[in-house]
Amino acid sequence: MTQKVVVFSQIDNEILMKLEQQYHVVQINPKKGDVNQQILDESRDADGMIGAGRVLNENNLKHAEKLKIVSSVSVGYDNYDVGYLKHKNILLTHTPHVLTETTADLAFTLLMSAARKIPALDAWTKQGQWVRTAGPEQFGVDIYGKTLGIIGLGHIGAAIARRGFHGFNMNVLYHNRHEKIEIAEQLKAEFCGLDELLRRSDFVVIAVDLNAASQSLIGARELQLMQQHAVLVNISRGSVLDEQALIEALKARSIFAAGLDVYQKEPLQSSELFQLDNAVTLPHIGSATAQTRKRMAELAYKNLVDALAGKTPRYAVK
Ligand code: 8YV
Repeated sequence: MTQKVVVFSQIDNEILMKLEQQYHVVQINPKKGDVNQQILDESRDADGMIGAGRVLNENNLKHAEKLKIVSSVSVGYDNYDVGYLKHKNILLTHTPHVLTETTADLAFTLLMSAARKIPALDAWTKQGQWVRTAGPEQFGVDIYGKTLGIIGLGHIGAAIARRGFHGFNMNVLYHNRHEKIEIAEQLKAEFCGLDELLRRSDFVVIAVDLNAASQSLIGARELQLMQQHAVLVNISRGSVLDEQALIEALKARSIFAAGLDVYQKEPLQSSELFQLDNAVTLPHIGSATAQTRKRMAELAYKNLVDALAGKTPRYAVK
């Protein structure tokens, strides 16, 4: 009998076609009403699920009786109740590596945009406000040769650090659960405690994955440690950072600027951040290039096909 696969978010068209050739495919469609109810109903007799950006847990998977795999089109898997999936013997897979460089590019884009006030000055120029040469109001802060502090020196954190070191002659500091001797040697990166990193860095980039230890890692106290000219970038997960505390710091100008790709609640439809000229806000696009999203979909597809064929998929979450 043909196996049933539930596609729970938008997915690359070619991959969707491939899935449809092999399986009975049902797509969750927000236009058809409550997404969680659809997941609850459709997962009942599903063999596999593939997608990203939805919370999957006991509430919407409790009727899934024969589900073998949830294949996430993402590297992060904080949306899924890993313990519950394990308890139900449902395999969870993800898509690491293929998005590393793209996400690091975006982190650096945010860093530079925030440092040089790019979005605000683009708007300023287009509004015809450029009547005389740019003055102190328009001035940014230097990047080249400054100190870059990376919180979480995983694959993406290391790729950001490489950009800073090789491209911008930056001194790299990093905070991580364990020392990363090899990468640190290559980049002359210094391992340090979080407080020290925050105090010494001109640019702080949050690249840690969300887990119990990184939840609310950066709050008011930590933001207070940062220098007044410093820039904070978050490309990890919104819950690592206390958003309200950041808004207060930006309003008080106790730091220079922030570049954000992720938020405590997504999609972010209204926020005080939108009123702040020192906040650059992007809609969670770290991996969002055509090429990378395709690579992620291909990898997730492969994970799914392997699991449904009884093979061990390459990227199972432990
Ligand atoms: C996207 C991400 O959120 O991979 C992740 O963990 O955060 C991003 O790539 C997601 O993959 C959307 O498809």
